[in-house]
Amino acid sequence: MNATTNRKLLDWVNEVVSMCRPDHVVWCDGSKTEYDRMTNALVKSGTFIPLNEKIRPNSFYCRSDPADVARVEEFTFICSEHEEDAGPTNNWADPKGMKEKMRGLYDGCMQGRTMYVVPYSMGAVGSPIAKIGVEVTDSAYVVVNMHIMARVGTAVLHALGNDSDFVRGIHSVGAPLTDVKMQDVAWPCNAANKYITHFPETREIWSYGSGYGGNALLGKKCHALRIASVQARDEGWMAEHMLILKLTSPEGTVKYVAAAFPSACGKTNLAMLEPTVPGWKVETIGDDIAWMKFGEDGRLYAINPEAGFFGVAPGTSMASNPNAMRTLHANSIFTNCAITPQGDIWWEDIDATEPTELYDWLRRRWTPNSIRKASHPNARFTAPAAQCPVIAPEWEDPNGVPIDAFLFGGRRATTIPLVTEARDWNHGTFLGAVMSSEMTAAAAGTVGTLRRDPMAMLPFCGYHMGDYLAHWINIGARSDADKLPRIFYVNWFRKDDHGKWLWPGFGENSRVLKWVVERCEGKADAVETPFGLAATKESLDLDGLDLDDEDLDILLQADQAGLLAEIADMRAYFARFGDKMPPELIAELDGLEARLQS
Ligand code: SAT
Ligand code: MN
Repeated sequence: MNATTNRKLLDWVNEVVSMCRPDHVVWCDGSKTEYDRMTNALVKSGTFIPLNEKIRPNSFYCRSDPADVARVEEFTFICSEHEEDAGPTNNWADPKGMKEKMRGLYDGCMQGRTMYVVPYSMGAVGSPIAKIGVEVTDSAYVVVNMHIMARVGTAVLHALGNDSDFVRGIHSVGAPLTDVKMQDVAWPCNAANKYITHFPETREIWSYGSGYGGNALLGKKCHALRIASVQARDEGWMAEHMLILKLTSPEGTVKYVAAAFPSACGKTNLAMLEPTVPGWKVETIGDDIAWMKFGEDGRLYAINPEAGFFGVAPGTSMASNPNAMRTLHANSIFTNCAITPQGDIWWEDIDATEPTELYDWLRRRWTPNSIRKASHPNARFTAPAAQCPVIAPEWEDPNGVPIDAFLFGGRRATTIPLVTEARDWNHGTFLGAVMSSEMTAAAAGTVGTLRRDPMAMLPFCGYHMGDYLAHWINIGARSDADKLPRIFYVNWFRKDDHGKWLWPGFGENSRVLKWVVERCEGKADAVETPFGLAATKESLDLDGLDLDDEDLDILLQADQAGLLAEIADMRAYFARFGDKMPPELIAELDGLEARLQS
């Protein structure tokens, strides 16, 4: 018996079945029984190793194929009807041609495997901001990760009802078992043929060849950002690559902040930060994605569309992010870190002492003398958000939380100051548009090179970046300026000429959050600079921090010569968007250049 009578869904599933030809079809109900059955099967098949029950209950360890470890931007396509709708920062392919190619790859690709139908809701089931998608996949690993990352199963089918529409996601690891004698491998994938393709007009995602993270868990970047950004543009809302946190002052004032940083720049750490400023409290709403709609009162309300955290493991520790460590104490999945002989996970910097012996992410014996890292730099944990000890009680509020401030940030060793407030919405949009960051391991590519990444959406915007920036300008033009979030640009990663960090970061970032809240309340001072409104030494709470006065002068100000030297690059970047580039932002750039030269 099928769990749904939705004709569109039934017809589509039948179509996929006749194309991919799986041996079995399973409709996922989202239950704990299903999760346990599937994790057991993954242990049997050798994909999962159960971790030591006494140390990390109901948790599993997994190693991917070394050729499948991160998002593949090179093979990620936006297949809009018109090429100019994808824009210069996306790979574009003609939807007809791409579908033909994908149909060729999908032809019989699930032979010998089970196809799972995974109905999921991004956002609490029934929330007016939530959206429904269905992912069909031949990967059991994907199903159990989706159980953690989204709301999945029968409840979603009920919410979908008889004839509502949904985002259609097809996923295959691209490794058919065409012969009964063929042995499956622990991490099936198709290293030579990976395609992550999006059809924005028809709200479809077709993914092939990879089982890792955002390539395969289609609710996350593919749906909640690339497809949703297009829907948001069409419908006047925002789908952003932002964490959401709740800040409570000692007086009990509550503010909600959403912050955009590129992948692997510490969004999860910031979302769960333990403030060092006495009396302040930080609680988490989300760590990666924010969907925001205007309420009747004219304010912007945000939900976290996800239900779990897919966080970067290396560097996560009781020192850097104790609340993440507490979140993943149980019921979690760990991919591409190392494993100890006692059956617990390990990664670089997880604790002060290195174990004497490990097995690394490539299944080799590892000792502290090994030159190689034991875990892959993009090793990940998948953990239920509800287990986070500082999750805000309202994190599943279907109406969302009202956003008071946006933060933009990146990883910049030079030039960009610790914190700058934008003068107004357009100036803030400009700061977001020129955001740049040194690249991390979250995407295949060269770690450390500088890339511009507007609003941290470069790999995640499902349409032309010029139109996306215009959408931001339009939102500002349509709204009541007093009700819009204030915009700030932060940089925790500034270094001095000798490579020493100028700011301690982590929990100390709460000092910057405090300044942000006090700016929103009109309580803290700032000084006008060419770049924006900078914090002063006096207005920033630096109590108990032992920072060199000269270092502080560098940290709190933009390097003006450095900025001036970047103007040409910013101009060239904007020029890529041609006449889709909003004139308001070019005017902001002209203004910045003039101020820097005067
Ligand atoms: O896209 S992933 O979910 O694999 C990780 C990221 O880039 O943030
Ligand atoms: Mn992300």
